[in-house]
Amino acid sequence: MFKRFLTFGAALFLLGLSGSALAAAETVTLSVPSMYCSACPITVKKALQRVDGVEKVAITFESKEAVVTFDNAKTTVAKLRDATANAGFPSLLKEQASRS
Ligand SMILES: [Cu+2]
Repeated sequence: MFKRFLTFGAALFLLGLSGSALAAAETVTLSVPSMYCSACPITVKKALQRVDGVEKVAITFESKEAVVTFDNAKTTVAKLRDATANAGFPSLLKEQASRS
């Protein structure tokens, strides 16, 4: 009985592993040079949050940067850049950081 439980647990664990291998959270830093006042980040943040697969958006107005965490099975950096450009704020990929 206990052994059976262990096998079941191992199967679940493996399923979990393969799932996370398919969809990885990825964090990138986008440079958004055209944010010129403190209201701009709100527009940029909303545009990024509307993209399917985006999990977290943190914008720093002072450095004109947007740090975006997204599911790379659902979206791409190109789509993120499209989203900010469509909102009137073209962005550049600054840093492609950790896959967590
Ligand atoms: Cu502004």
